[in-house]
Amino acid sequence: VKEIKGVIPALMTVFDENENVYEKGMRELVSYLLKEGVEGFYLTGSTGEGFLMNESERKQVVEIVLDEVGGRVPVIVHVGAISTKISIELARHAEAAGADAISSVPPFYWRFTPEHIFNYYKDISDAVSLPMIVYNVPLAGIMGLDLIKRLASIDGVKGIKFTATSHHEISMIKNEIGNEFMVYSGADEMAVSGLLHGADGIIGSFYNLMPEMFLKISQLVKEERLTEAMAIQKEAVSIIMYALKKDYYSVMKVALRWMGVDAGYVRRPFMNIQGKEEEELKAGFID
Ligand code: HMN
Repeated sequence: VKEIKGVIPALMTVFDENENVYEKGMRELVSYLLKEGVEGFYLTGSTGEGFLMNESERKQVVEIVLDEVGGRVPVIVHVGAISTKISIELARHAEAAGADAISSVPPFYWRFTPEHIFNYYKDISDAVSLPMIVYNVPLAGIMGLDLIKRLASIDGVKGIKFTATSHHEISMIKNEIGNEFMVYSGADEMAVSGLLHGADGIIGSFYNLMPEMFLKISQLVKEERLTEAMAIQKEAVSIIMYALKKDYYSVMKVALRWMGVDAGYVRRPFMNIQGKEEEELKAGFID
């Protein structure tokens, strides 16, 4: 996974008004983001509304995106499910379809022990030859450093997507597991911080909407121009905070539509912003 780094949108899944996967829009979003210069894609995760889709829909999204990307940038497929069996099926599909890596949240909902979680990642990793990027996210329950270290001992586990804000742990992971263990920072509000703590890349929702700001941030951090990087980060935070007041996947989809990119609709129970609400949102953005 060494070559997977930089600014990686957690790609939104484009649905049509009737909540079906909308291939044309999906391709349009991917090609727009490629033109903007994003350095990879992360599919069917939280932002991709992955848990709102059935397996065949998730596979369909993976196939469409891989076809549209055509090998230009690496693609990571989130294969997480509560059942190991389903995750393995999705992982095998991702491998056959030509993905570059897989990723997964730990099994959630029931109170799974570190043993269950270890076995979950081991079983999936054993089933495919793709690198696995563990996904640490509050929505599925944050894993501590001890468990992360144990997971890193599994052959196929090559990195972690770290969506916690305790960024000192990014440096600790790098120090204690090794610099070749890839870390992707997941809090868009703290992209500069994540990169400064040693993250190899950033994976997040808002890189669908404003990739250029984060590509600039990533470049500036590399050049150690931190004051400039923070100025853009602050601007991005104010947009993110505005979007988080609503169903923000819908905010991003609507805002992309204003920009001429057909990013479609969200799937229920998320709520689409339409009509008067959309007008108000637009007015707020212009402010
Ligand atoms: C994904 O799986 O889709 C994302 O990469 C998750 C991503 O890290 C987002 N975090 C969560 O959804 C918890 C962030 O991009 C987040 O949306 C952003 O920082 C706004 O809070």
